Amino acid sequence: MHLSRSIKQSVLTGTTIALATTGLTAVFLPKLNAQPLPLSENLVALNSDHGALLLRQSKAKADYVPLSTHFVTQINQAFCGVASVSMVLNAMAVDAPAAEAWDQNYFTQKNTLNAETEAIIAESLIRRQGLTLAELAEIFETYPVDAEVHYGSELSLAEFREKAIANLKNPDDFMVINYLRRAIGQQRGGHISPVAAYNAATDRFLVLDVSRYKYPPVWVKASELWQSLDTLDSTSGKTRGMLLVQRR
Ligand SMILES: [Ca+2]
Repeated sequence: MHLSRSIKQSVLTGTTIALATTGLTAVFLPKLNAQPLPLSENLVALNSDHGALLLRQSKAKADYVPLSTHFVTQINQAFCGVASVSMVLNAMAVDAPAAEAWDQNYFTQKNTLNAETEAIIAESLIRRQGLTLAELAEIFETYPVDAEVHYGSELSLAEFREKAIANLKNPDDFMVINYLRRAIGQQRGGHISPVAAYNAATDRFLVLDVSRYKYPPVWVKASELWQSLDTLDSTSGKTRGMLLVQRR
């Protein structure tokens, strides 16, 4: 009885225990699936039955396949913007520099930054405070793409929805948002990620969150996502917002 309970507990916690009573050692592997933070009820995870259904039903998902093909996890806590830039440049098939790790041309979170981006903002500073919306746009524009800046304070909900849906129906451009996590019920500060699809029946956008260790991609109500853009970024003194990116 006691032994059975010990085994059960060890399975639950994914630990290794020595079964002293029998002289045997039982090894239990840690749980293999990722354990992101719990989602608040206003959000729908893409990796749920409901979330997958919303993607199947979406009529505005031209960007989903190219973005998901190059979806990455940010390599440190401040590189959400750099991760988003590298994903979008790869999705647009922009000529990439050599990636040291594989002797192959491909945008990574290391080679996306270079002497030109260093003149906009030093990598050491990005590592401390991340990127503002304007800095994100400037980094994009060191490559042969235009990044149209839309501050949250300047967008009505109707304008946001209209511009975003038009972008998500067009495979030749991409959308990246700078938003405040806690405005959509997540932990917790400013964040940057690409948006990949829209579901009209539920009026939700799909955010491909680059901090994949923390949250899955989520479907967010248009009104909540819009409100999360219209929040003050204390670094820039302006609101967050969205970028619409296309080849120059
Ligand atoms: Ca698009």
